Amino acid sequence: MFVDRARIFIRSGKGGNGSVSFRTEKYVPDGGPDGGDGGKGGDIIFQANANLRTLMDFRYKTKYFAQDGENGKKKKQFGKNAGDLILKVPPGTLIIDEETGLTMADLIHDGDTYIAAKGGKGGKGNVHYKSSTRQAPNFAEAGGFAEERWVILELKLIADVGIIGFPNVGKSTLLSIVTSAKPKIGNYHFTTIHPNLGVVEIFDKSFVIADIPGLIEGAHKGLGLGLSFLKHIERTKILLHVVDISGSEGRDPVYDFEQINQELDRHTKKLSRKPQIVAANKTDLLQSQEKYEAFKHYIENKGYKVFPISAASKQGINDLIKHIAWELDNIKEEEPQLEDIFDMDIHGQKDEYRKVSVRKENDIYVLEGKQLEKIFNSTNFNDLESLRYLYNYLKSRGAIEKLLELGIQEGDTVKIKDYEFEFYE
Ligand SMILES: Nc1nc2c(ncn2[C@@H]2O[C@H](COP(=O)(O)OP(=O)(O)OP(=O)(O)O)[C@@H](O)[C@H]2O)c(=O)[nH]1
Ligand SMILES: [Mg+2]
Repeated sequence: MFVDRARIFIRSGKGGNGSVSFRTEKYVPDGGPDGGDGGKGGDIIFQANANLRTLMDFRYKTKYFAQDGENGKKKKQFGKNAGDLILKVPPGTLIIDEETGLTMADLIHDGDTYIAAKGGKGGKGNVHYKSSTRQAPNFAEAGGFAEERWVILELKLIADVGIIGFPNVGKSTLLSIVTSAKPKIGNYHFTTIHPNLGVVEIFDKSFVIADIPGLIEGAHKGLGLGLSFLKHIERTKILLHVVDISGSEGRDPVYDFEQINQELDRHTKKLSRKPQIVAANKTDLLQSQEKYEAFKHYIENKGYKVFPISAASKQGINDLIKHIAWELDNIKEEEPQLEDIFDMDIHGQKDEYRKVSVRKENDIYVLEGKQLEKIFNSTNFNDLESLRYLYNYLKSRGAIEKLLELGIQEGDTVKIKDYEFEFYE
């Protein structure tokens, strides 16, 4: 099954917590802190893999979780880092953040990778919090948060050549004789219901060719298979436009040619401006040579090259393929069109993480912030120094000042997450 769109949920691993522990060796009466650091949580990484051609797997399994980092241990032992979770996708897959609709990555080449959810950092063990005034820190850092999001995977195939044309003109037959692809072929319309890719080998070169089915007059209104597959030719360099020159179904090849081009134009102007090579297929059924000559004349007048072929008897195929290879060599090398990429790490994400917001709700002072939440999770409320650490953090983020501005008095209630406590400077 060919699937070119999927919606999945991903979550990276949380960082392991730092450990709170003290040395308890014999003959060392007052062992110092020896709590080790937590391990890093696993990342969720997308990786393009040339052996894949569809997003089908993501239809069956829609939720992916990386492992959490291991907690730190006593004797300064680190918790283990969790392994990353690598999700393989076909080259040409866009990774889109569902919430914002922004494209996070466009994995074009085999092996391209993108970290779509970073694992939380491991928390520091209490061994790091020892200072001249704080000999026995009774707290450690909590592991970093996991990241989670819904993402849309959208595949836009990467091919050098896109075969287009009306149903039943012989697109799939052509693909099947020049590559090892095995598309469905039959003497009826919409035999092939999804795009197929094949690799053409010629001399010491090769190029990728895609059979794009389902285009008919009115495709832009959703007729035939509609325009859903046209996105797959957006990144091709050349279009190979196949017509049935014999008119075996009673249609006029010139009319067909113009109709398909109008559909391309309605999709995006860019598509109709792509270089086109025209293959006049089914010459074996051609009744009169004049018919071909008239067609050729018309098409060449429009500035396209025409090749008479018979996919059934393989006549003319070699010349056509050689010409395509030559044209691909000589085309001015345009980089495949990349999507606009949005970097989730810049654009204020970090500032957002560090921001502490302060507001008064009835008589309660509410503090909120992502980083605050993390430090709060690390706080040991039975330990004065740990509380002091939290206090210093709030002060450094300007939150204490803000509380005073809002008129906080000693003994008033402050709320962080679900916890309420009294304020003392
Ligand atoms: N006589 C003759 N028949 C051909 C030739 N090329 C293809 N055919 C036949 O035409 C019919 C349609 O061929 P396909 O390759 O399935 O056509 P298609 O353009 O892929 O059609 P859809 O997938 O429906 O869009 C099949 O019965 C083929 O055997 C040719 O050169 N000569
Ligand atoms: Mg077909």
